[in-house]
Amino acid sequence: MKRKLSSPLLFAVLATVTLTVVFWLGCQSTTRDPVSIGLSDEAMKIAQDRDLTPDNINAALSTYVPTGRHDEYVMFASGGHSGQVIVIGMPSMRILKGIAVFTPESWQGYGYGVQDTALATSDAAQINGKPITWADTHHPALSETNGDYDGQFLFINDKASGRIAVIDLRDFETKQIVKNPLFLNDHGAAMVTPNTEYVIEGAQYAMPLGNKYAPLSQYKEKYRGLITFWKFDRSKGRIQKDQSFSIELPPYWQDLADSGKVASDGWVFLNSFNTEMATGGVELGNPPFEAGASENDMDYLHIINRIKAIEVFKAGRAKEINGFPVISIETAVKEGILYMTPEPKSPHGCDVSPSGKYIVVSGKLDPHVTIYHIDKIKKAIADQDYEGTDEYNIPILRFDSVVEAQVEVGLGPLHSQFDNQGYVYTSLFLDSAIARWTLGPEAKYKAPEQPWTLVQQLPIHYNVGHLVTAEGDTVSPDGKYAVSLNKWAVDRFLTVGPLLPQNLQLIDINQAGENMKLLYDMPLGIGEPHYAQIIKADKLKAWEVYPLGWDTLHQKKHPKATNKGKITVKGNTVEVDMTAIRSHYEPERIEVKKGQRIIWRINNLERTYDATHGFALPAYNITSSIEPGETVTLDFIADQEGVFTFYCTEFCSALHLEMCGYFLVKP
Ligand code: RUQ
Ligand code: CUA
Repeated sequence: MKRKLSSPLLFAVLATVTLTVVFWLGCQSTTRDPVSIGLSDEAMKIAQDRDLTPDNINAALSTYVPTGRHDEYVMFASGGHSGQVIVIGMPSMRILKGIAVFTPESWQGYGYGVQDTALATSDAAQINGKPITWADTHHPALSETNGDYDGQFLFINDKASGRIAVIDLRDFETKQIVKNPLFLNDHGAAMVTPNTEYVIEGAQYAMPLGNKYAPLSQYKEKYRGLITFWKFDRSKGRIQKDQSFSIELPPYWQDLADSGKVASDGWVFLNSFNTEMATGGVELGNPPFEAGASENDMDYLHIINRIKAIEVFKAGRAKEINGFPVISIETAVKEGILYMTPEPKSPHGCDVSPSGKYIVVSGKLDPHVTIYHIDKIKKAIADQDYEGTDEYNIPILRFDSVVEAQVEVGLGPLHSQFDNQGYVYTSLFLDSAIARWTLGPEAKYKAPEQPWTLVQQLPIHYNVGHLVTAEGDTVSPDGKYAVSLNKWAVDRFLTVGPLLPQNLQLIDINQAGENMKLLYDMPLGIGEPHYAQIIKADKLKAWEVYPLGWDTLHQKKHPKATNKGKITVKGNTVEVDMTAIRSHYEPERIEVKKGQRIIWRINNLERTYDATHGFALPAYNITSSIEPGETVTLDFIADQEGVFTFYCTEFCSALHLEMCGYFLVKP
C-alpha cells in the first residue's frame, strides 16, 4: 500500500535526511559549504512532484550511487536461456556486463570467427557433430578459498546440454566449456567445494548413461541419475577432465546440490524428486509427470561422502562409460559413499548453512522447510540407523534420527540463503514472499524461546524462484542485502508485449526482526535469471588492460604477437599481422585470391584503459573485440570474391570512422 505523504511527516523525513547528508558532506569535503547546499527545499519539491512516500525516499537514498562512485557489491546472475551471465552492481542494480558463455555474442566477438575463445576451441560447443549455440544457464558459483569467495573464477552450468563453463575473473571472460560425457542435462550445478578442488554437477532428468537408447519400459533397469565431480586446477584455470569422475545414481530426478563445508566438509548433499520413477505418457492415459512425480509423501536427499568417492576413484575402482570413470551404485553403497534420507513432498532447494552443521531442504508442496544436522547424519551412518533401503539397495537413514527441526515458513518454499545474524531466508513461490526465520542456536538476535521461528514474511512481486544474499553461500555471509529473483513481473513495469522481463527485487535485510524492506525493482529482459551470487566488490581484482601481445584464452603472451603490420604469403595461405591503434589498422589493404586460407591476427597496441577496437568483416560473418593489449586470431577461407570493407566497431576516437580498410578477394 502506498501511503500519501503528509507534509509534517515529509518534513520530518527530509529534515533527518538533510541533516544526515549535510553532516556527511561536512565530513567528506572541506570545499563545499554545507549551509549553501539547500537540499531540503529542492528535495521536498522533487518528492512532492513525484508523489514519493517516506519509504520511497529511504529506498532511493539506499540504492542511489552517484555518478563516478562505485557499487559495494557485484552480483553474478545466470542469464537463463540467453546462455550468458549478467554482472550487476549493487545496490544500484545497474547492469555492468553480459558475459558471453555458451552463446555467441557479437559485441565481445564471441562465436563470430575469432579462434581464441572457449566457444571456438571447445568440443563441448558441439554434440554429436551438431553445433549447440544456446544454453540454459542456472547456477553460478564463485570460486572459494576456505569457504569464502576469493574473486578468482566463476563457474556456471548449462542445464539444457549438461555443460559447465569456467570464467576467469581477471578479465571476465569464459575460458573453458566442458560437456558431461554421460548426460545431456544437469541441474545440481555448478557448486564448488570449499577450496574449489571440485566443481559439482548433478544431473536432472534420468536417461541411459552415455547417450544411448533404451525404451521407457526399461526405465528402472537402464535409466540412471548422475553426479559428476570435475577436478579444477586453479593454477591452470581449467577443469581437468582426466582427473574427474562421476557416481552413478538411481533414476530419480536429482535436483539441487550443495557442498558441505566446515562441520560437513567432505560431504555433498543432493536432493531429488520423482522417486516414483514416473515415466509420463499422459497421452496413453498415464498420470502426467506433474502428478506421477508427486505421489510420494517423501523423496530422497542423497548424502555423498566425497572423500571416500575420491579414494575409490583414485584406486582405479570406477568403471568406464564413454571413456569416463563412473563409480557404480553398487560400489558406492559397498564403500559407504552413498546414503539417502527421506525429504518431504516434492523437495526443492538444498542449502548448507555457513557453519556447515545444517542442511536446509524445502518441499514445494509442503509449507515447511526441513533442517538436517550433519552430526545426526554422521551418527546415523555410524550406527547403521537405517529405515531400510531403496530399490537400488541404498541405505536410507531414519528420518527422525537425522532431522533437527522443521519450520513452517509459508506456501511453496524453494531456496534458502543465510546472513550474518543467524537468519535464514527462504523464497516462497506460491505466497510470493521471502520468509525470514531463525537458524536455531546460531540465531544472534534475542535468542527466541523456540530457536527455530518464522520472523517475517516480506511480500515480493511475484513468484520468486531463487533468492540470494550478499556472500550468502560462504562460511561468513555479509547479510545487508538480499535479491529476490522473481519469475513473474506482471504489472510492475510498462507493458512490452506478452513476453515480460523478470524482476529482480533488492531487499534490505540489515535490520533484525520484522524489518526486511523492499528497496528496488530491476527488470531484466534477456533470458530468465535463475540463481545468482553476490560478492563484495573489493574482492574482484580485474585487469584494466592486458599485458601487450596477450592471448586472452590462455592468459599468456601470444607467440605471434607483434607491433608491426605485415602480410606474408606461404603457398595458399596468407598470414596477416595487423596492428590496431587510434585510429588506424596497419595494413589497410589486403588483397588475396579466392580460395586462399587467411590467418589474420590483430594486435591492439593500446595501453590506455578502455581503448578497445573492434573489427568487422561483412559477408564473412566475422566480428571481433580487441581489448587493449590483446592479440586475436581469425582463420577462414576467402571463399567469396569481391571487395569487402572492414572497419572498427568501437567508437574509439574522433577519427573512428576512418579506422577501416579494404579486403579484396580476386576471382
Ligand atoms: S532451481 S528450475 Cu535453481 Cu529453483 Cu532450477
Ligand atoms: Cu578503433 Cu573505432
